[in-house]
Amino acid sequence: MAAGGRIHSPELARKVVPADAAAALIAPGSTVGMSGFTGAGYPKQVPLALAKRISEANAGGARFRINVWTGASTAPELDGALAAADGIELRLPYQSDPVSRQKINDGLMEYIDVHLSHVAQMVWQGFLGHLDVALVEVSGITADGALIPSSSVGNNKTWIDQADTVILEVNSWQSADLDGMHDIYYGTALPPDRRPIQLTRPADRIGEKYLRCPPEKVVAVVETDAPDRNTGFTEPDEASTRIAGHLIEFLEHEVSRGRLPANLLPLQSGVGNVANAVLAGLGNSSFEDLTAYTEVIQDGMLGLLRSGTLSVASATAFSLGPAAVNEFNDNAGDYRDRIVLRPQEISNHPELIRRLGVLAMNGAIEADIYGNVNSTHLMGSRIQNGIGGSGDFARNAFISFFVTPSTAKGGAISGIVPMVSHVDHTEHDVHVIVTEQGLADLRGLAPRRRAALIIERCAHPDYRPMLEDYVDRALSGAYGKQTPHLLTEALGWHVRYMETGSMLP
Ligand code: 0RQ
Repeated sequence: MAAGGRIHSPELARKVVPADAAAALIAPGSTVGMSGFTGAGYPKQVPLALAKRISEANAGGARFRINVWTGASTAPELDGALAAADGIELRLPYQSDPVSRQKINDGLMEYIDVHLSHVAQMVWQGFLGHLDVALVEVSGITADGALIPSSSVGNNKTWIDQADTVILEVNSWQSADLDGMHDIYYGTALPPDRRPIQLTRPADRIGEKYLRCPPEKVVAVVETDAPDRNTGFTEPDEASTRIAGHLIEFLEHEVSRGRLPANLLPLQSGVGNVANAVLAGLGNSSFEDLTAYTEVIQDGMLGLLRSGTLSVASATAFSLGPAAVNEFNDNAGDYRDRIVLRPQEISNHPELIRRLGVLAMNGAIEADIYGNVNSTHLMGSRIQNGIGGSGDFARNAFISFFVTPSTAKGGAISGIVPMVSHVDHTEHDVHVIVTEQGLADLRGLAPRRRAALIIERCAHPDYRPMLEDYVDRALSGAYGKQTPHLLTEALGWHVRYMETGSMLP
């Protein structure tokens, strides 16, 4: 058995090499499918070694670039290092790295923002081109060569199946008790041969514990002992706490009206501090026996599992801060029966989200008076992160919530605008909007009533009269009275911000 004690297959133990030798197997122009999802389970040494090699080649006048596909966001050792080396030609499907973000917004790196549930089928069908290499972190290898997944599953099954060659990083920092937590479903197929996916409860296990990988496909194995990114969450601020309060009051109201069961329906919670605050709020509420069918398990969700408020959580990855990760690694065995980690085409599958009746809560950058939501772009053109799984969940949710503070940049930007500067979630996919000001339940309301409610409940008082004035004038002057707009003014607030630094006149 190799060092770290995690490689039990003699055949694969013989393939252990240093990271730079593995990185040397990735040719310029390759497309590499890497593990990693919200800073969990990404390869930690080979991308760094590759970035070094790329930097040296490019300094010598070469143009060494690769295409990088992942599960979702990774970390400075992967996205950050490769982007800083100008080594990424094309990136998909979701990133949140500051260096990558800058390169994308400077036009130096191409980025395709894809619904996370779509990636695997697009790759199987060949829509995205050929996958050369899979570079995947695992937490161990069994004696017969099966791969014990790491702290995220993401697209790893697809990368290993589709790539010509596989490079593995075996990370002994990951808890050995992750073994048994995963459920890798091998029953997906392409149309017209698809069958119903037989999952009816968040805790159902329908697949296998391990990733299958023919050992002859593995060209290198690298041993690592390094932590996941583990960015800490900030303590919920006043706005987040108020958003959480409005949301929980709404859920209690829905239960009292008999529109939701007492233990709600499976929860999905997006990334970020507001989402984490909502989970913390649920921990202080009277709800019990909750379940989650979501993408990521963040600190707040782990806290709910620990207290017993949450009975089970299904996801594709963890996204934990430093304190939570230590607690998890110390007690992973205790969580194993209550956490299921799945491939992202299953965690985010429209069929399953619709069947389970998920309550989806995601962050917005801005929403407009009719309920369209922008989750990805600042002032219409600068990418922030990406749509991630928010579209998978919002479109198929039983109730789809979007949360955002009513202002940004110290009040210079309104989170509620006449028209969003980029649309990720249309009015048809947005049921409830929540800001610290209040909550607008848009279900059953026609556009003009939606506008009145969003302005009254969600807009900041500094911007409310301006929005009311816009609607009044649009109603009298618009081409149609279904969704009245003044097209010459609809994006005028954004223009004013860019010209003056504030949306306020
Ligand atoms: O900029 O950092 O320079 O101050 O935008 O804003 O408030 O920190 O955002 O962390 O709550 O994330 C939608 C981005 C919200 C996130 C989004 C500025 C603001 C700040 C960021 P600074 P916050 P949060 C499942 C679900 C899509 C993916 C998703 C997200 C920066 O939730 O990426 O939902 N969602 N996945 O100052 C201009 C505005 C602004 C603005 C804020 N209206 N105009 N700038 N900012 N509002 C998980 C996965 O899919 C993996």
